[in-house]
Amino acid sequence: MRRRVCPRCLEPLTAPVWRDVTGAPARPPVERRGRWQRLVDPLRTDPPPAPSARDAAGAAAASVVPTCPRGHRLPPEYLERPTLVVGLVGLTGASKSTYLTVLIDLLHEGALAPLGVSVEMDEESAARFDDHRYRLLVQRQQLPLTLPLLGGGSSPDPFMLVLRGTGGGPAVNLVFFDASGEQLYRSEDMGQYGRFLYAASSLLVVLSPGVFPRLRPVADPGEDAIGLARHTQMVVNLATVLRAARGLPPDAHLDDVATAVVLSKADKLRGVPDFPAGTLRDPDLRAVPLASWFADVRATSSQLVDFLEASGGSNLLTAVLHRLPQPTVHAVSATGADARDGGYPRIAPVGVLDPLLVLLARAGLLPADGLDPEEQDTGPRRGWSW
Ligand SMILES: Nc1nc2c(ncn2[C@@H]2O[C@H](COP(=O)(O)OP(=O)(O)O)[C@@H](O)[C@H]2O)c(=O)[nH]1
Ligand SMILES: [Mg+2]
Repeated sequence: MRRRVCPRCLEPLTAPVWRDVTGAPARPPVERRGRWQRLVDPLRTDPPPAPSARDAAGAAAASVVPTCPRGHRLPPEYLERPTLVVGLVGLTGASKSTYLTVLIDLLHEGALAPLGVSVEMDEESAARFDDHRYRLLVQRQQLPLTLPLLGGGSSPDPFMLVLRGTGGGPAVNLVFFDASGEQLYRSEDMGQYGRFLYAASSLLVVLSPGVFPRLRPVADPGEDAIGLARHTQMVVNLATVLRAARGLPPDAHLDDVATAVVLSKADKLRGVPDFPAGTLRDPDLRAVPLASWFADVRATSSQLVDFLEASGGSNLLTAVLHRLPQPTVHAVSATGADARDGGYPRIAPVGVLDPLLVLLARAGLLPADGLDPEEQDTGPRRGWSW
């Protein structure tokens, strides 16, 4: 949350570089500084203020735009807001893209309104998101495979959202990276992946039920062939990279990252006799206080851990619980049903919001009361005041 990064290349940012239409560095739009500002400027230790909407409008008229040092365009006022970077990690087919599309759609539709938070999307992200949304939510078709990252230190294009307190409270950038767990293996990918994990303060680890030995009957084609050991190794590698990116030893405590584990495609588990079906549900945030919902999330998370351990996943769960920071496990169905012949009979998401609520609370953007039992007696914990 403290660090400011370019949402495209994750380069740390202090002040934007202004560029003209040819990409050449240019003078920023005229700053009208009063006498007072000139007096206090030498006293400032933090970076100069980012361009205001008015500056940006003036600059746009003069074809000058704020960019990061590498030339990526920054949305107006981006640097004025703290940024929460959320990375999705999981092997191909885990449901990362499907889950993210449904999650962003719910956020856009006002899912956080009961908590006093509104959500907007950056113009460029919105254009890319619309393609996915149209395909999945309107045409009810399966999404295409996500292309692997390109070389040369590039990172996947993120989806950039802005969360804003509906009562005129402060705003936060929420940046989602839909990346792939395959790229935690190859050392040549680590540079890129390391960059991304260095900036990520929250991780969504997406696991499909079909990879657990006892749940193979619900596996999607090809899923059971990947093997559980590969997933365990993905979690171990992820934990190593997270610590290495921070210069920490392999078993060090991580206090600036939180993880939520998404047990995806949980609609397939409804027919499994000992699946704790009560864990697949949505909160009614208007009726239930967040603290009691989080207490519930804690209880369902341990039920899911038991279920997955009994499903042959004890090695994987040990890696998740011992190596990832503050993990909670969530049953999620992005689509509500299996696809047939490339299309879904309907799209009825369940449990999609929970993992994000936990990550927002861990990042201090929502009160985290109820999430950790040992801290229950310390009185209410404040989140960001929306
Ligand atoms: N039954 C069910 N299948 C899903 C769900 N989400 C994804 N899938 C299936 O999993 C496939 C892979 O999903 P995708 O989002 O592309 O996975 P990614 O590689 O992790 O991005 C989809 O094409 C669907 O067939 C879900 O919520 N329920
Ligand atoms: Mg994908």
